[in-house]
Amino acid sequence: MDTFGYTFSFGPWNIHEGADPFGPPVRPTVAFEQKLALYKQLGFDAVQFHDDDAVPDLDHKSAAQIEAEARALKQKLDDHGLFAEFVAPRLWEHPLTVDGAYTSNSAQARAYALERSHKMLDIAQALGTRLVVLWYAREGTYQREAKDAVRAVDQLVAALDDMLEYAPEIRIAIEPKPNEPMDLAYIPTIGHAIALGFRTRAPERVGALVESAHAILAGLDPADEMAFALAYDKLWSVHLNDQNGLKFDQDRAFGSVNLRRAFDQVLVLDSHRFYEKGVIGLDVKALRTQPAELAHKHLANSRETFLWLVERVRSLDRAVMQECIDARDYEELDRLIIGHLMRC
Ligand code: GLO
Ligand code: MG
Repeated sequence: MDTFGYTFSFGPWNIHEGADPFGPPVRPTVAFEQKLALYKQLGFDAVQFHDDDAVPDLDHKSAAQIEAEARALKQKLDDHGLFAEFVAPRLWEHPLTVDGAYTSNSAQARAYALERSHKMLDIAQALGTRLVVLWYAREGTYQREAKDAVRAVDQLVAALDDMLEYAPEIRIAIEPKPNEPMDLAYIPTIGHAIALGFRTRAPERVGALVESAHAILAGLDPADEMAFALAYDKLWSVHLNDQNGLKFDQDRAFGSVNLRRAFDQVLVLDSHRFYEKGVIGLDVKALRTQPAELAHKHLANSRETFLWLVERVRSLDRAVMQECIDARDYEELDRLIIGHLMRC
């Protein structure tokens, strides 16, 4: 299939065992090596990493060991014809970060978060990527009164400044999410993420990643969140997926819940030439019901849906669309879009 100039990525966590908060794994673990072998087969060229996807158990390894392992991984990626899109620090699992990492009330936890972030930056550089992503999982509160939210913003800025200074070549994309795992998140939307960047020592190196489901969970339209970031030239990556209503983060296959909403995301991305700016990341998970041998279809399917929608965007009759807009005939515009989507 023509990829219309797009490159696709996913993370090793997107092929998973199907555990949820109410039940254990239902599929065997797929070894990292096996996952790597699947990328090209499924039509993907880039890999997204957590720091410990790249270098397991990194809290117990020296800087030299971490660098050696990351370099060996880079070689493996080259051998598969793949590249690393970004690295993200997994700051939400360590016992020290139970109440947050950069914004924890514990100075020891905050120090750990910075030290771990330095390791993550070393890994990114060894893997040959200049992009890192911060999903601020536990930066927020379970009890609103437990932290000072103004101080928290200062702490997030200080942490960003520290990373920007430590790794002058690196760009940081902030991935906002409003609802999980904390009760209240400090950086719930793309506007928050972009504003945070402007307070740092190098605003031009702080941007954003928009995840469709996270925008929906904030009660916002993902295409408009992407548009806002594009308008600031801050949309450096995306996590496309879908979400059925306001519940836990489902990471459904792209377009599977609301095709029109998916179309609108592709419309804004393609109209603003995102294919020249970044990679299409698919942060999707197979349904728990999916048999093990078929538990990678959500990735190929999401990619295919994206490409179908690019075709629909590029074949849209823009002149007729403009006529509808000029006449303020948005009922006809509605019919035009629905009709165009149905004739795929
Ligand atoms: C969780 C996030 C998560 C991040 C990943 C990279 O809700 O979407 O999947 O994207 O950890 O930081
Ligand atoms: Mg994500």
